[in-house]
Amino acid sequence: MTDSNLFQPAWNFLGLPDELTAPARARAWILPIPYEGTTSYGAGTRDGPAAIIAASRQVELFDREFDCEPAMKIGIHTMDPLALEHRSPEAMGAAIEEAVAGILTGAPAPEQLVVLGGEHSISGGVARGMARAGLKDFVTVHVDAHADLRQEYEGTPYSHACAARRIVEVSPIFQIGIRNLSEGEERFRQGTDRVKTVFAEEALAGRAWLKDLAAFVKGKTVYFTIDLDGLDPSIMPAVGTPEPGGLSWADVLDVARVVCREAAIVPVFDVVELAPIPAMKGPDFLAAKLVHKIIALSLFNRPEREH
Ligand SMILES: [Mn+2]
Repeated sequence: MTDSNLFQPAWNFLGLPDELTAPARARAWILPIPYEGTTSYGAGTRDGPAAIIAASRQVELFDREFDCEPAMKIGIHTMDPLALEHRSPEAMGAAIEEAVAGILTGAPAPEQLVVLGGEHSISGGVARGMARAGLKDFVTVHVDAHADLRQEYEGTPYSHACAARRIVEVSPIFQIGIRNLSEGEERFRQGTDRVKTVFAEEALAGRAWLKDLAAFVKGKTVYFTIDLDGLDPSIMPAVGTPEPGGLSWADVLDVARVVCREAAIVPVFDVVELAPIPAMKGPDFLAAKLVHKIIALSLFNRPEREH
C-alpha cells in the first residue's frame, strides 16, 4: 500500500482524515458560499471560502485551551460550495434560505452549520433558513464595522449593506464593533428595541459590555455572524471596506467565549467578507483559526446531541 505520508492533508477544513469528515460522524459541517453580487468597493469575496479552507490545512489542531485536538473529537464535514455565482441578490437569498433549512432539518444533520462567505448579504438568507428550519426564538450576535441596517442599498434590499436589517426581521440582534452607519440606520436603530449596539469605541474602551452580551445570549439559541471587517484592518486588511479602529484578535475571542459559554446552543455561525490578498496569508489564517476556535468553544464541552 502507498505510504500515506506521501500525500498532503485532505482538501477539507483543517485537512482532517476521512473517518472524521463523514456527514453522519461530523458534529460540525462547513458550507462554503462564495457569493459576490453586490460588493460596492473592494472585490474578491468570492475567493474567501477557498482561502479559508486552504489556510485551515495549516492550522495547528492542538489547542492549549482544551489541552487536546478538539476537532479530532468533534469531527468536521466540509460540504461542496453552493453554486450561486450568477444569481440576483434576491434569488441568492431564497436559495440560501432553502439550502440552510434543508441542511438543518435533514438526516443526518449537523449540530452546527458553519457558513463561509462570500459577502455579508448571504446572512439574511441564512437567518431565514434557521427560522424555516423551526429554530424558535433565536437571537443574533453580529460583529461588524458596519451596522448593515439599511432598508435597501443600490436598488436591492438584499445588498451586503442590508444584511443586519434582513436579520432583524427574524431575530433580535446584538451588534459589536460598529463604527460606520448612515443617519437613516442610526434613526432606525434608536427607534427599535430589537437592535443593541456596542460601538467600536466602547468595545475598545473596556469589558463592561461583555456582561450585556452574556445576558443577551444566556440560555438562548444563537446565530453568530462575523463580518471580518469588524476586526481592525491592521490585522484584517483583506476585506472590501477596511475601517480603522476595529476589534483585536483578543477582543473577538472574548466575544466568542461569552457567546459559546452562555448560549444554550450555537447551531449556525458564519464568517464572511474575506477578500483574500495574494501573497498575504495572515488574514486567511486568522479567519481559519477563528472558525476552528468557535467550533471548539461551542461544541467541545457540550455533550453530543442524540441522533
Ligand atoms: Mn462590514
